[in-house]
Formats: sequence, structure tokens, C-alpha cells
Amino acid sequence: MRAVHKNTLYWMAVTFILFPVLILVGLFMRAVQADQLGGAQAWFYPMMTLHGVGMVGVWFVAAMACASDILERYCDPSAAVGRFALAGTVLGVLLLLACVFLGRFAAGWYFLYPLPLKGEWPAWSAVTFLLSITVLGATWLVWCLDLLRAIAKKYSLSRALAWHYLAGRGEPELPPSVLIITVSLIAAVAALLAGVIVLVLFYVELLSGATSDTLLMKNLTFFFGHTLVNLAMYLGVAALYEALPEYAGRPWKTNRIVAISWNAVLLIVLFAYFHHLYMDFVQPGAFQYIGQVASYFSAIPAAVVTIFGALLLVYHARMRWNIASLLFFIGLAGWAIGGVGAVIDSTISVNVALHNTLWVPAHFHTYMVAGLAFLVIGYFYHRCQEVARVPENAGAQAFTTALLVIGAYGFFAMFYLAGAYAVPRRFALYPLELNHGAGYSLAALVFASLFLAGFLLYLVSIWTRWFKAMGARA
Ligand code: HEM
Ligand SMILES: [Cu+2]
Repeated sequence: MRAVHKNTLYWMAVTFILFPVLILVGLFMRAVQADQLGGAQAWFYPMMTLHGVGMVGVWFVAAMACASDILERYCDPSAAVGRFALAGTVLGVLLLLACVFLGRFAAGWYFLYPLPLKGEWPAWSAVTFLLSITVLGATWLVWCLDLLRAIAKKYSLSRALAWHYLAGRGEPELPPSVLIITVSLIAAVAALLAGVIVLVLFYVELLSGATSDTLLMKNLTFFFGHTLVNLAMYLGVAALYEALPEYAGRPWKTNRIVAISWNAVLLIVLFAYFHHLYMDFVQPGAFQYIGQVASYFSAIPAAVVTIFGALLLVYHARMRWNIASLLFFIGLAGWAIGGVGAVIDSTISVNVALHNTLWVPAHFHTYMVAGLAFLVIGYFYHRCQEVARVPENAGAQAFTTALLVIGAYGFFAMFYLAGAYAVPRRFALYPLELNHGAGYSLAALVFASLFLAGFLLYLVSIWTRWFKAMGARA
């Protein structure tokens, strides 16, 4: 039995602490929007910023922790760099907490230029926020580069990208999870470098007063933000390829079609972000069309291949169902359902109506919560249980999963409905014309509380297994 590395167990602990706290921040936002917390509305935007950056960051590092755990099976990522990533992340989180709680920094999770420099918050809080993002981005860049180094040393990059499969050879065999992780890490490096450029341009303005081109800044920001979130999702999918076969009792292998579709992702994923600039009339028109086509093609082939692969794996297999395999299966569905919502919104003629409505948080919460988070917590449970081997209570696990699913989809449904009925995103309080938004918020508050209860039950069930894995750690 492969022990779980101490770093991975620490990443699990980080996730288990930060996720419920950030859910509470989400509940707070829904309560304000439901008009239940009149006096606290001044905190809406600092909390929205904390929630957005926090959630994106937590699920990125949690997915990276899965990737690094998978790679430990096949090659040799550096434990020292793993510790460095943990320390840098903790420092970045502390800076983030300081700027939102002490400085009420509130520019939203992608801090679109020039807002951070123009808000009502003190200048030091904007600087602290930028420093937080700098520490996080630089740390994660080093982490990604080390994982790529470990992959390249074992496989060479061309083999890790399965190019020998494209040429018709199936040897040496490459686990599909390693292929997907390689594609994701290459995209991550590109995204993080764009993030570094944005930050440098912010610092130049802070120090010299020289302003930047807003269109360039928006392109760089979404190249960074969209790509990072998109590939975190792929890392979660890699965990599915790695672990689901153990429950089906059959292997899930790389073949030519798998190789083609993930290489297509690598080619196209960097152009999908254009869908964030449909409303920018100064953006060159050709990019808008490229954005729509790239959005379709970075999502559809990989999703179709993965869904067919998973169904074939499970079809007529003697599946072993527990909370991990349930979450893998439901997580795959959530990825696809949220993906459909995203593809709808990335269609220009539809985006004209849905842009900046709650449809946007609707679709990304679907694939982040019911997709990525489900896959990751499924994988975390899978690894702890693999080592701990504590007897499982099927009824309790089914109940926990049901609470998570009902809570999550009820909460998403309120976002989708509100979006379809033209309720804008990022409104702390809804004006009279949009009063229906408050009703959806109240219902969402109830469902999201069910989800939180489900997650706490999940923690109850993983608790003893995590400790046992800690005792047997590598
Ligand atoms: C599970 C419980 C969650 C709840 C109750 C929740 C709630 C909310 C609410 C109410 C908003 C504001 C919507 C608006 O009016 O614009 C929001 C925004 C957001 N949430 Fe969540 N959320 C949850 C989970 C997540 C997860 C797992 C992620 C992972 C990425 C996430 C990422 C975001 C982001 C990026 C924003 C946008 C912030 C911005 O506009 O700057 N949330 N969430
Ligand atoms: Cu996007």
C-alpha cells in the first residue's frame, strides 16, 4: 500500500479548514442579498473578494496536491519544493486576510485593472493584495515547474504528452493521468507568467505613475484567471482517471483518441479566455470569433472522451461503491453539466443576454463545487481510506453524498434561475425591479447550508482515516 506523503496530508488539512470558512463567507453573501443582514452590507464586496480568491486558490492547490500525489507514484517530485509551496500559500493567505479584513480591499477575485488602484480602500490594502497574489503566483509557478521537471526526467516531455501514441506506438505506456497533468501544468506555467506580467505592470504604476493599456491588462488578466481555473478542473479530472479504475477493477489506459483529445486541449485552451472580452468593442473582432470556437473545442473533445471512457469503465463492471467512487461519478457529471452552462454562455449571441448575470456564477459554481471539489474530496478520501482501511458505513456515506448533491444543486438552481430572469451578478442588494433576486437568495441560503452540513459529515467520516494515514505516512 502506497503511504500518503506528509505534504499531501497537510494540503488536505488546509482544504478541510479553509473550505468551510469560505462557504460561510458565501452564506454571508447570500444572506445580504436576501436582505436579511441590512447592517453588514458594507462587508459584501470585501467578502466577495475573499471568497472568490480564496475558493479559486484553495481548489487550485487542492487539485495540485492530487496531481503531486499521483506523480509520486510514477516519478519523483521534490518534497522540499512541496514544503515551500505550503509555506508560500500560508503566507499568501495571511496577506489576503489582512487586506480584506483590515483594509476592506474589495476589487473582486480577478482585480481588474485599474480598479485596485481606484477604490475607496487605503492604498496599503491594494499593495498588500497585490503582494498576496505575487507570493501565491510565484510559489505556485515554482511548484508547477518542479512537477514538470519530475515528469520530464522520467518520461521526457514529448512522451509525457503521448506524442508516441499520436505516431501510432503504444510503448512505453503512459498513464492518462500523467498526460493530463502534463498538459495542465504547461498551461499553468503560461497562465502564471501572464499573471506575473500583470503584477509587474501594477507595480510599475504604483512606483512611477506610468499607466498601462486597459485592453492589454484585461487580456492578460483573463488569460491568467480563466486558464488557471480551467486547468485546475483538468487536474481534478486527472485524479478521476487515476482512481476510478480501482473501483471498477479494470484499467483505464491512454490510447490514440485520448492522446489526440488532450493534445487538442493543449493547443486550444490558451485561446478560450477571449470569451471574457465579448463586451469589449475595442477588442479585435477576429478574437471574438476565435474565442467562441476555442471555448467549444477546449471543452467538448476532452469531456466527450472522458465521459465515454468513464462509462465504458463502469459498464457491466463489478463496481465497488463508496463515498469516493460516488463522488467521482457525480463529480464527472457536475463537470459536464457546468460545462454545458459554460458553453451556452460562451456563445456570443447568448452572451449578449447572459453577460454579468447570475448565470455566470451559476455555471462556474457547478463545475467548481459539484465538479472539481467533488473529485478532489473523493480523491482525498480514497487515499486516506486506502491506507487506513477503516470499515465503511454505506448508509452514512450515501446520506452524506445525498446532502452534498441536494445542497449543491439546489443552490446552483437559484443562481441559474436568477440569471435566466436577468438578475445581475455582484449586486449586494437588489433594487425593487430585481426583487425576485432576494427570494432566490433566501432559498439558496437554505440549500447552501445543507451543502455545508454535508461537507461537515464528510469531515466526520474522513477524520479518523486522515489520522491513521498520518500515522502511517511516508
Ligand atoms: C459551496 C458553497 C458556496 C457558496 C454558498 C458560494 C456563494 C457565492 C456567492 C453568493 C457569490 C456572489 C455571487 C454574485 O452575486 O455575484 C459567489 C461568487 C463567487 N464564488 Fe462562490 N460559493 C460557494 C462555493 C464556491 C467555490 C467552490 C468556488 C471555487 C472556485 C467559488 C468561487 C466563486 C467566485 C470566483 C466568485 C466570484 C467572485 C467575484 O465576482 O469576484 N465559490 N459565491
Ligand atoms: Cu472563461
